[in-house]
Formats: sequence, C-alpha cells, structure tokens
Amino acid sequence: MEIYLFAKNLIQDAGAFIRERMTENYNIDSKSNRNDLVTDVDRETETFIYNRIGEKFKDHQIIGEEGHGFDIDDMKGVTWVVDPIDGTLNFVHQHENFAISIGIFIDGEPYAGLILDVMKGDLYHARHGEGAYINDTQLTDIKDTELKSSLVSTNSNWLVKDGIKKPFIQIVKDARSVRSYGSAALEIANVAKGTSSAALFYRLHSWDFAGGMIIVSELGGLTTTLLGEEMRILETNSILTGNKKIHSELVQYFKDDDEFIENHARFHGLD
Ligand code: 2AM
Ligand code: CA
Ligand code: CA
Ligand code: CA
Repeated sequence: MEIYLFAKNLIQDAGAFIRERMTENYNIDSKSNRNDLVTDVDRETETFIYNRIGEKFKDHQIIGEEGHGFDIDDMKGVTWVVDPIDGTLNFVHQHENFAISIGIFIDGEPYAGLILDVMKGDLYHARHGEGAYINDTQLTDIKDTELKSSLVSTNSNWLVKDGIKKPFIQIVKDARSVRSYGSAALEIANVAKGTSSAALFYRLHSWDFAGGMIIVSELGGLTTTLLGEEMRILETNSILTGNKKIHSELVQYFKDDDEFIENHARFHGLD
C-alpha cells in the first residue's frame, strides 16, 4: 500500500484509539512546568502510531513528541513527524479541540501532511502536488487578505512574554481580531480551511507544524519563521503561516523590532 493511503488509515485508527481510550482512566503528569501536561493517552497513541509504521515500513524514521526519534539528525529516506495529541490541555480540560498531526518527508522534501480533529472527525490531508482536502472535499487555494480585515491566531502566552511581546501586541491591535485555540495544528488547519488568515507562534516543535505546513503550502500559502526565514524541520522554530499578502505584512512587525530580533536569535536553534 502506498504511504499516503496507509497514513490516512493510520491517523483514523489512531483517532478511534484515542476516542476509546479517553473513556477509561488515565494518568496526567506534568513535564517542563505545571501547565505542560502529558497523559498516558499521549504516550500510548504515539506508541500505537510508531508500532504500526514500524510493522509496515521497517526503514522509515519516526520523530514524535513523546520520546521517539530524538536521536534522528538527518532526513534521509522517509521521515514521519508525529504529534499524537496536539492540544493536550484541551484534551484534558475540554475533551475536544485536539488533533493528531503527521508530516511525512522523503529525503527532506514534503510528501504529505495530515491533521485529524479527533472529536469532530475532520481529516485535513494533502499529498505534495495533488491538492489538499478536508475529508473528501477539495480545499480551494488560500486567498490574499490584509491584517486589518483578518482573523489570525496565536498562543496568548506570547502576549505576556517580556522581550518578545511588543510585535504580538501590535498585531492584536491591528488585526480584526485574534484567536487562541490551544492546538497549533488545528490553528494551522484553519488557515488551510480559510477560517483564519494566519497563525503565528514564537516557538513550536516540528511535530506541531510539519503536517500543517505541508497542507498550507499545497494551497498556495506561505510558512516561514516570524522573521521570514525558511523553516528547519528538525529544529524548534518560530512560525508564521498564512496567505502571501498577510504573511509579508506580518513578517514586517517582527523584522522592525530590534529587541525581538535579538531575543529570537538567542532562543532559537539552541534547544
Ligand atoms: P501540545 O498540546 O502537543 O503540547 C498550545 O498553544 C499549542 O502549543 C499546542 O499546539 C501545544 O502542543 C503547543 N505547546 C505546548 N507546550 C509547548 C512548548 N513548551 N513549546 C512549544 N509548543 C508547545
Ligand atoms: Ca506537549
Ligand atoms: Ca503539539
Ligand atoms: Ca502533543
């Protein structure tokens, strides 16, 4: 079976696994701080996905948030970049508004992106060069918009972070409005769907953005760091994704802020 079809079946099966597993008891632990949570369901879902890929494709590389592939330092062959639950806080508190995110690369080139909104059942998926879909419906190319008449989304944490908050605050003032849903993958999926014009985050890991970046790119959208640099898949990055017009408008907020540029250089590529 070809990889794309396999991936679509796998993400649906992993979604069914989560929906079943979340009806039972599970442990909730904190990671880097008391608001950074991980549950048994995050770990078990990653293992579910890891095992299924390994059974089928013995030579594929798999990078996941919950412990798989941290030693991978090249993109040779097929590399899967997996977030088993994006939006763990939503999973724990809301029991909805979380996603599974998968990006697949062949020799470092985007091959396919998949994001499953687990409780809604919406699957966003794209194979490079073949269009992007929500379930069986083809998505239309992303339309250019201006910030002043757009909804954009970010993580509200960056609005209160000294040293970097200034451009984020100015964007809140200048946009029609800003949303903060708590799942970066779903916020990028919204850009693909056209319900949001851009999503911007100061720091994301590859598993948060790999799937979404491939889907957005398939629809003519642009994804770079907040300073307009090319994304590095194996590193932690800032990210700005959206239609080309709002992308060039937003990147200027960050490029014009020397304090931001200085902190961005210190915080990125180091971890
Ligand atoms: P997660 O739920 O998989 O951890 C919340 O605004 C978004 O940021 C989610 O996509 C969440 O992914 C992600 N996130 C949470 N903690 C993070 C961290 N320390 N660094 C980067 N992204 C994080
Ligand atoms: Ca996490
Ligand atoms: Ca995530
Ligand atoms: Ca996660």
